[in-house]
Amino acid sequence: MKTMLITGASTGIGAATARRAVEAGYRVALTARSKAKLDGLVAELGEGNAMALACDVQDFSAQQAMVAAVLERFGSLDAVFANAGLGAKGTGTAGGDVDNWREMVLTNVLGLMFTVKATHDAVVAARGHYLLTGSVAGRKVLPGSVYGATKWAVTGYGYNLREEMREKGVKVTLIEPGMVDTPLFDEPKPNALTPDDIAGAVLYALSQPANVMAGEIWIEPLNR
Ligand code: NJP
Repeated sequence: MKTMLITGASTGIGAATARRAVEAGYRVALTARSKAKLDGLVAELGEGNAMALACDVQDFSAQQAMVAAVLERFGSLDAVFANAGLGAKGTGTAGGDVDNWREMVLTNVLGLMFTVKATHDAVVAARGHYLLTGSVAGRKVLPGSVYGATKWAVTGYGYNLREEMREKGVKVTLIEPGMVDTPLFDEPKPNALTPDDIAGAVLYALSQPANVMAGEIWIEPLNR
């Protein structure tokens, strides 16, 4: 049975991906800061298939301890979905909130890099797969968007990581959603994608033959 670690698993895209991964036969390690939500998801997925670990991705030592606990329980780590992230409050330079900018940089960029480093040895040992949640905002020019800048950083890091990992037999896939109706937003987004739409893309990348790497998947709603 293959194993997968998902960061940002308590809601939205991460939680939907956990459901799809268990359906596909993975055992999943779910992490985020809200342990109660993770425990609810474990109860839904079954304790034999899933484990919950509270962890703030900004804390590298906590991520190392979290990975050690996953390896103790599951023995190996085949896939890592580095997905934790948050969005912008206010827009642009004038309207932006500097505390929110700091959180976005520390979580969306550094937290994701910490996840990769904390899991590196296990994923290389498994000749496994990294999936990174970037964004279409990391491929488009959006005036003044600091959120977009954090996702451009994920795009650039993903490209560089792919070349580092290729020689180690590890795949790297950038998942680049358009707007998805999740708790990232304060109000419902009726024309947006669903979290399950993105989970489908993650499972598509994971289901490819050993010699095939889906390097980058851009997903957007047909009607915006
Ligand atoms: O949002 P949401 P999404 N340490 O709020 C966790 C990207 N994206 O599913 O810690 C650890 O439901 C948080 O859990 P908690 C987006 O940038 C989205 O939409 O308990 N975990 C929750 O599980 C992000 O990278 C759209 O609060 C932390 C999860 O992250 C990814 O998709 C478009 C954390 C966020 O889930 C998932 O977001 C796009 C921390 N410090 C890219 N901070 C979109 N929705 O339209 C947060 O292009 N989390």
